Amino acid sequence: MANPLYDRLFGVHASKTAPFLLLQDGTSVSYATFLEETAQLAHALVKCGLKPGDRVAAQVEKSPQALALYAACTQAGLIFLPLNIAYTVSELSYFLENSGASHIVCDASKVQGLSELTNQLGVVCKTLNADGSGSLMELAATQPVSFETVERDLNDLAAFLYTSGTTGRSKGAMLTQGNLLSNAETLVEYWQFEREDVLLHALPIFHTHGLFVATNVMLLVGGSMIFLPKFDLDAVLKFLPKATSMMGVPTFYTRLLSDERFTKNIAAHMRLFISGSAPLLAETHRQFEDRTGHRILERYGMTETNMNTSNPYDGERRAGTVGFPLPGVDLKITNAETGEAVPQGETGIIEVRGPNVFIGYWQMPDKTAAELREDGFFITGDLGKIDEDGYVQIVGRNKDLIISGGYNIYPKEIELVLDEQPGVLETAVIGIPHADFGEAVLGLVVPQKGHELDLEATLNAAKASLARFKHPQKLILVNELPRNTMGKVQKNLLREQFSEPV
Ligand code: MLC
Ligand code: AMP
Repeated sequence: MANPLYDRLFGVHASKTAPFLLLQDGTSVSYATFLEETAQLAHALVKCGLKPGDRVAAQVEKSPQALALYAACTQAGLIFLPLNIAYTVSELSYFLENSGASHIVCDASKVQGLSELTNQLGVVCKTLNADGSGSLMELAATQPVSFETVERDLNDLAAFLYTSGTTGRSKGAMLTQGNLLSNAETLVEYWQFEREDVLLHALPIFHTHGLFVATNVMLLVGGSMIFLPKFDLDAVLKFLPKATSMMGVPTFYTRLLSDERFTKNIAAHMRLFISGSAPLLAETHRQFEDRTGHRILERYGMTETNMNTSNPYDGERRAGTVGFPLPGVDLKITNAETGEAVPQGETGIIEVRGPNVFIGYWQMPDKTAAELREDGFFITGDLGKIDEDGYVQIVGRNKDLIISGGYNIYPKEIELVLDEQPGVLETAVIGIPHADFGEAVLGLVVPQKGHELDLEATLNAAKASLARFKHPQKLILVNELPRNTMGKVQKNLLREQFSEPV
C-alpha cells in the first residue's frame, strides 16, 4: 500500500544491512534491524487499539527505539506527537487534553507522576526507557518483524508539534506527510547530502531540527548518523573525526569554540556544519572560520514551516544572514499593519508559502486564520529584510519570544505562572543575553501593595509547573512596569534597563 513518507524514508531501506545508527557505546543498528523493530512497534501500537489518524504522544529519552516509534507511527498511519522530555505534568496535561491523544509513551520513572492525569483523561500509558526497555517494547518483542504498511497520501497528517504562543496557550501545528517529505527532498539537494554521509546527531528528537531536518534528510539518502543521546562536548569531540557533517543550534558551536581541543585538525575532513533554530552571531561564524577554515551554513526554519531559507552550499555563506528562500518557498517581507509587501531592503514581517508550510493549528481555526493567510502565506512573526543580493536577514521578532539554547520560551506562559503566586501583583518576563544559551529568562515582579515578597519562594513555586529550561534565572523586584499609552508593557525598555548578561 502506498504511504509516501514511510515508503521514501523507511521502506526503501528494508533489506539494507548498512548501518543506520552508530551509537556512543561503539555498537550500531543496521537499517534492516531498525525497520524490523519498527514493524514490531507498529504491531504493538495496533494491539493497543490505535487506529489510523489517532495521536500518539511520546515523552521519551533519545534512543534508537524512540526513533523507531516515529517510524512505526508513520507506518501504521498514526499521528506522532513528540514532547520535550523536560515538560512537567502540568504542561503535559494540556498537550494530552488538547490533542485528544489516547496513548502516551513515556519513561517508566514518569508513570507514577502521570497516573492521576492519565486516569482522569482515560489516556493509556505505555513505557519506553532510555535503554530501550519498557512495556511497549515488551509487547513489540512478541510481534512479527514485518507489518503491512497503512495506506496514506501526502495530505494525511504525519505529526503534531506543539508550539507556544504569545497568549501562553500552546498550539498543535499539524504537519502532513507532504510537508515533511517535500522539505527533506529540498534539503537533501540543497545541502548535497549523499548515502556516504555520516551525520553527527546530538540534537533532541522531539523538535523539528533533530527529527525532521536531521533525521529525515539522512533517511532520505540512506546515510548513517552518529546518534548521541545529547550534546556532550567530550563525546562530540570524540566522534567528530568519524562524521562528515553536523547540524546544531548556535550553543553547539560556541561550546565547541570554547574548548581548545576543538582544532582545525579535528574538523579538517568535515564536509558541512549547519546551524539553525536561533540566531548565530556573526562573531561566532567568524571565529569558527578562523579556527577551522569552515564557514558554518546558517538556515532558518520553524515548527510550522520546517525549513524556509538557507545559505548556499556553493557560493558565499554570509555571516549574520539566513541565506535565500529554498527552492519552492515564496518569501516576502510585509508591513505588520497593512500586510502589504515593503520595498526591498526595508524591514518587515517575514511571510512564507510553500509545500513545507503546515496546514493549521489543531482545533484552533481562529489562530490558524490569524497566522495563515488564505493565499497560503504564513505570518512567521519574525522581523527581517532582504539585502541587495537577495540574502534574508532576521533582525528581530514581532512576537514576544525568548530562544534559549534553541528552545522557544514564551514569556506569557511564565508570567501566567508567576502572577498566580501569593503576593504578586503583576510580572514581566524578558530575555537577556546569555553567553552559553544566547538568551536567558529574567522575571520582573511587582508585589501587591503591603506585601513582603519572598522572591526565592516565588521562584521555587513557579518552577514546579514549568519545564527546567523555562525557569527564570533570576527574579527582580520592581515597583511598577513601564507601559505605553495603550497600557501595554514596554518590554523594549525593560530589556534596555536589565541588559546585563546573567
Ligand atoms: C538545558 N537547560 C537549559 C537548556 N538546556 N536551560 C535553558 N535553555 C536550554 N536550552 C538546563 C538544564 O536542564 C540544566 O539544568 C542547565 O540548564 C544546564 O544544563 P546543561 O547541561 O548545560 O545543558 P545541556 O543538557 O547541555 O543542554 C543544552 C543544549 C540543549 C543547548 C545542548 O538545550 C539542546 O540540545 N538544545 C537544542 C534545542 C533544539 O533542538 N531546538 C530546535 C527546536 S526546532 P540543571 O537544573 O540540571 O542544572 C526549531 C526550528 C528550527 O527551532 O529552525 O530548527
Ligand atoms: P520554533 O517555533 O521552535 O520552531 O522556532 C522557530 C523560531 O526560531 C523562528 O520563528 C525564529 O524566530 C527562530 N529561528 C530559527 N532559525 C533561526 C535562525 N537561523 N536565525 C534566527 N532565528 C531563527
